[in-house]
Amino acid sequence: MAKNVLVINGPNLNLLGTREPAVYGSKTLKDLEAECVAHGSKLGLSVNCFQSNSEGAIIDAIQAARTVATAIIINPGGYSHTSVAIRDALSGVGLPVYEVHISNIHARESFRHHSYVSGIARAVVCGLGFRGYLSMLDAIAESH
Ligand code: CA2
Repeated sequence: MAKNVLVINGPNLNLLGTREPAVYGSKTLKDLEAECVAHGSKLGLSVNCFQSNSEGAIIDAIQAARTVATAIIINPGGYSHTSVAIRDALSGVGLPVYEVHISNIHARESFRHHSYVSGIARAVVCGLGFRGYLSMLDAIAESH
């Protein structure tokens, strides 16, 4: 059976490509989602993408994934550093979680160094730009 991967991008990641290119690069969220779908397809993965600026909408998407997805790749954006509720939703659905950050959160302000999601994630990648998402797809394709 084909693996279905849900890629979730959190708040402000809809602004990719519009500001802060030195931190987040110059490509857009649309580019990122297209790269994920194309790379997934090469690997035999079905990839669906979701972005929201709202914590509740992200939690609803995580809960809805429970019966249809086999893994979740998530960049929780600023909610990484604040949201127990997103962490609870992710551990509640029981799917493997792959956490991505475009920038190296450990080389930035100290409030970005802790992520509530990392403790329940199967893997965490930061600082590799869009490549982090594609690497997670590679890992999911290779996992049992
Ligand atoms: O490095 C990442 O991927 C982050 O998750 C991005 C979040 C930030 O709060 C995390 O600490 C690290 C912020 C996303 C904001 O994205 C923008 C993109 C372009 C222009 C402005 C914001």
